[in-house]
Amino acid sequence: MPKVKTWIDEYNKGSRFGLDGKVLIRKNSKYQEIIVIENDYYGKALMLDGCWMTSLKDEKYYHECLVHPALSSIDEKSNVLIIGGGDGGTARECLKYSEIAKIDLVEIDEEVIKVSKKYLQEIGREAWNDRRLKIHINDGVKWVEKTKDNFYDVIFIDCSDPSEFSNLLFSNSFYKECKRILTTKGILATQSESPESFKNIHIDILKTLKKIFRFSKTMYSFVPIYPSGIWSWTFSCKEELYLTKPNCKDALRIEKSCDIWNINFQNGAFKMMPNKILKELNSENEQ
Ligand code: SPD
Repeated sequence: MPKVKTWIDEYNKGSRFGLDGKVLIRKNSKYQEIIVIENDYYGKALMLDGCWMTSLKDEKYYHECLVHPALSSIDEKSNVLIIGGGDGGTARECLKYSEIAKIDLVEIDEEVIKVSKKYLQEIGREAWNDRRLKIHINDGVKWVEKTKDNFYDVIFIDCSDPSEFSNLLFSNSFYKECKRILTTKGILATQSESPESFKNIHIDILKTLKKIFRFSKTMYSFVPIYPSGIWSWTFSCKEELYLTKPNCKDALRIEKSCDIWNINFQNGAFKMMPNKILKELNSENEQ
């Protein structure tokens, strides 16, 4: 019997953001509901607890924007931490850099990795077999707490939206701990939600990071299957961040391997802060 098509939607403030297709798997892990659907246009897409995570067609909009602004702008990047990232896309983009010696990928939900390896192999691809990638099924918050000072060159937070079990990944105390375990020139790169569909959370993330780190900059682009489409990534550092010029011998090669990211795209994306967000951040500073 051929599987019937159905609609799977993410609900956000009275709107629905949906894909139709055949549901390839729908199961509950210890932490969340996991769905993979196959849509004619976006290909296979992953939803966790009612939120779209990624799809074969649009994943590069997300993963390239999280990874390359950070890795193309610093010299020392041998030791990397990814928190979340169970679909393998962030690791795949990181492993394009020969200077990376080790990536610790800390994912709380083993089922997400299993499902991604089985149904979304095109995302993680050869990253899963790369000896530099070490997978740890663990709580990212606890992992960071147990890590010694000045340990990682880059930390990527590739997490879901805030929820009961991911809330701490957006907290003041967690960001402070990330700062502690970063090297002096290290960068924290996090997805920072949508200025439209998650405006309040987005502003909170930006304000919190600005208070903790000396430098923090946000770029905006699109992830077509996420609510409202517009999305953001924020890069924070203890020292000044030179995000507008690549400090990386491989930048041209990396650009060629990307579908979305290049230095011009990045420079534009860092100037895309919607004025209403800018005003809210500035009005806070004036008080
Ligand atoms: N609204 C969804 C936010 C999810 C961000 N993480 C996506 C995981 C892709 N690796």
